[in-house]
Amino acid sequence: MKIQSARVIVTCPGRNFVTLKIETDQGVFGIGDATLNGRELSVVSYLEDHVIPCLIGMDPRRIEDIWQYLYRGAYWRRGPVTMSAIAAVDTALWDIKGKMAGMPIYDLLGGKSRDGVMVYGHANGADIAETVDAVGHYIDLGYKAIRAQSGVPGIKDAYGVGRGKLFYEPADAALPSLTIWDTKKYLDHIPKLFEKIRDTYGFEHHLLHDGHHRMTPIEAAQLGKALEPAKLFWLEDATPAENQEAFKLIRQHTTTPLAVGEIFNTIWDCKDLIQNQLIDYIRATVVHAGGITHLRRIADLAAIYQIKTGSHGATDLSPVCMGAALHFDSWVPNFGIQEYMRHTPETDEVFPHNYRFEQGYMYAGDAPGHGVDIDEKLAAKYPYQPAYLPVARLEDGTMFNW
Ligand code: GCO
Ligand code: MG
Repeated sequence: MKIQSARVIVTCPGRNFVTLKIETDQGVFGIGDATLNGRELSVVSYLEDHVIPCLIGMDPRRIEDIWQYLYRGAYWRRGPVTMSAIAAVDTALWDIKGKMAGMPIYDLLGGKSRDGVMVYGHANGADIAETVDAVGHYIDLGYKAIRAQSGVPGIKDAYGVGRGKLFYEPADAALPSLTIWDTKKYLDHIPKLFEKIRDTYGFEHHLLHDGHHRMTPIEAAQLGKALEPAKLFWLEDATPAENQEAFKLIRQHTTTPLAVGEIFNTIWDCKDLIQNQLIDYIRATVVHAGGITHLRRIADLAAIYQIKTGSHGATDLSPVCMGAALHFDSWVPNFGIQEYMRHTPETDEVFPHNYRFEQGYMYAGDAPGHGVDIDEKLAAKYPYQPAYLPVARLEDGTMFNW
């Protein structure tokens, strides 16, 4: 069996998605997500110029060997562009293997460990009242776990507050738009938000919050401590994770569970945080962390420290990644939770899929492979459009973290 052709499809049904399609000499094909928000075309070039020429003629059944070939063979290892490209190949090959075997990917991995995959949705609002209402809306939709983000008085365009209620999309302009940040105002505000949510709805639902890399370690420690009465499921990306030692300081001060990893690319980014038990959830994803083959290694390392998975699932990860993630989540023994932000109806149409949401859980579906396809004719109607995440500056003009 041989890889006969491979090509990259870029489409923008509301936002940009990059998809790799691998075709075999036996008529079976597979697809993988290669989307890297705001740097989409770099992955396209990496795949078209450097990966696809090597793939042609290879045996698509040798998923592990092809992974090692692309990782070790590049000499320049790791990084989001490289690892997203490898992930796309890996996902497409698991899809092919599943179709060849007539099995869903979770069966290839060892079978389901659970019936449904608990997901969390995003409740956003311009202020506390709006966010509390949005949480209520998600409760009505059946969600068991809800992430809450709110506008902060005195801050223009705080992270996580969308213009639409259900389809939050941060990559909103052809060049990065400017937002202003003030951590003190944020720290004053967020404990009030969670107090109000708990007062209104009680403690039945899981609540999550994303700090989006904006705090120093001691600020994160203060927030974690202040949020303890709200009993969060997790506080995400409390501080930038380049300096992993920082998490030691946060841990010394608070029992609020910590999650990190959406911008991690390999097990090497996660290793110290996991081995020193500085986090509770590892949020690496199929598309940005080298595909199913590599994510499995990360999850296995995490498992021996009782750290659970909590994969990133924002709308900038395509339905192909969501499909693959749900198969992974269905199998992985140390599953924690899966993020789920719905895609727009246009995106769902371009990527017909088997997965579905029901009462707070997602189900991968039992189609062979990952169960997600791409309608290439429809995809072609939505050409690439440059779109960037915003940037953030402090009130005095200092460049800050988005
Ligand atoms: C999340 C993320 C997203 C990211 C986005 C970047 O937890 O869902 O933080 O909102 O900002 O995926 O591309
Ligand atoms: Mg996040």
